[in-house]
Amino acid sequence: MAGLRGALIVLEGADRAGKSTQARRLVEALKERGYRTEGLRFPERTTEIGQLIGSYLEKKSNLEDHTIHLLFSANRWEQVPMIKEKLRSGITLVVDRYAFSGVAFTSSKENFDLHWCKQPDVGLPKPDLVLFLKVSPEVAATRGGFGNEIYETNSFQEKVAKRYAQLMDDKTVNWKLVDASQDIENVHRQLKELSEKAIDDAKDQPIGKLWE
Ligand code: FDM
Ligand code: MG
Repeated sequence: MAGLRGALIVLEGADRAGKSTQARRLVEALKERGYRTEGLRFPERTTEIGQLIGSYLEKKSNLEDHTIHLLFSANRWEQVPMIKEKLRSGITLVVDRYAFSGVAFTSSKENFDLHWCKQPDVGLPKPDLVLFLKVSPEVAATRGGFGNEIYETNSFQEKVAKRYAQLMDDKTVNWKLVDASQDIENVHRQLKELSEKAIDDAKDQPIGKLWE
């Protein structure tokens, strides 16, 4: 049906909350329900900018803190034409991390405030729904250890959790908190229901602009 757009659905949350697993399952479930749906992730490590980011995360190169922040943002902006085209053609996008990760992670470093961190991402396509997967540190610990990437330490992740909480105070964003300590099926079912409602609500609305 011409004119009906897809929804932009973002998954955020701490490491080991199950974002990637849930994102994959959500795409499949929405497809089965007859919605044209595709998955995306940020950082998108395959582009030239994404390769710089990947090498930073893997500690193979060192980048100045402002510089890496701007590269993460640029890595989103370079996908914006494609994102808008897909949404307008009726495709729903399920995105594993977005600008909220960008702000939560950089603002957890010394001498970065939330306001500065948000600026490069102001005006990005606004998610119709942001699903925050909340998991206690105890449950996260039962899901295995961290990998070897740069932000994967308990002390840094605790700071990130506080920044996410600050971002969730912003009621201009459609946050939905989901208890990701539950079993995979329960979490999946909730994400699916919230997503179907968001798809229905978004279909005749213009694409919004984030943080404007
Ligand atoms: N990350 C991710 C940022 O610091 N800024 C961003 O804008 C984004 C999208 O990169 F530590 C961090 C968050 C995480 C790492 O890891 C990416 P995954 O495991 O590939 O999601
Ligand atoms: Mg990770």
